[in-house]
Amino acid sequence: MTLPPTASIREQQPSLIRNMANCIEAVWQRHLDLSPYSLPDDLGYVEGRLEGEKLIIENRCYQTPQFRKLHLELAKVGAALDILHCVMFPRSDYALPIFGADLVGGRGQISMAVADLSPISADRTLPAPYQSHLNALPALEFAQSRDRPNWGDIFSEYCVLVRPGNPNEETQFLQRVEAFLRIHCQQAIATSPTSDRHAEILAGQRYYCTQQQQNDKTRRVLEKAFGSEWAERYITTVLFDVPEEE
Ligand code: 18B
Repeated sequence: MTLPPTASIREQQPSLIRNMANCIEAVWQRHLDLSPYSLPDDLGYVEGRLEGEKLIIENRCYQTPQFRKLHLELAKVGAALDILHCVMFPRSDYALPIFGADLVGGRGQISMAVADLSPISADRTLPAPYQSHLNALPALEFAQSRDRPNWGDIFSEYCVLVRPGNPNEETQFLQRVEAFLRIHCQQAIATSPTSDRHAEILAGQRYYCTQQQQNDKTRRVLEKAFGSEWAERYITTVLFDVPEEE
């Protein structure tokens, strides 16, 4: 599948967000067999207003034989807030971790960058081949780490949660995301579907979504722009929809 031309708001976002969006799509396209995934009609491109500024959300979604939903979202609130959100949900017959990333910035500065391969197995550990590839990555150096929120027990020991302070730290973050994605896509295509772990996989994914839905910072932005009912629908159907039995 050929990806559509670059989305319009991407050009107006800070370079780390733009570069990361381009990187995510390039790795997906290089390694995976993408087909379209339809969002509800009114939720692909959304405009609202937040404190007098225009809020724009652009979503891109795909699926593949291994992934139920690949979601890349870019959002912008005037000049004040820029967001990249990305989650890769595996299908329930693939015992794979969930890749997730979120970048939040405003007025040229990224205040928070997080990326992880989060385990979903009952023992809450990553599959051994993931661990050996991740252990082989170079050590990271960031001056400012950020504390995990209380719902952040879903994240692995490899989670990067930082405030990147300079171009060197931005590059380190981007390179780590690229490594996560490369390892993840390579492992995913080398993995065979299982027939006996559906319940475990679904429970792990459900717990991941339930915890992410507790992020009040995301909810607050969406509630202020669109109201609480809309925010609840968006969080539970687009951002972190709990998978159904397949
Ligand atoms: N998120 N983020 O995606 N969030 O979606 N996000 C923030 O500087 C949005 C994910 C995560 O410290 C902040 O404090 C909006 C995924 C973590 O309490 C804002 C959307 C992950 C934090 C937003 C969005 C994830 C966080 C505050 C929809 C991880 C820190 C920024 C487009 C895999 C939480 C700041 C804390 C923070 C907003 C993590 C404003 C609106 C997939 C850990």
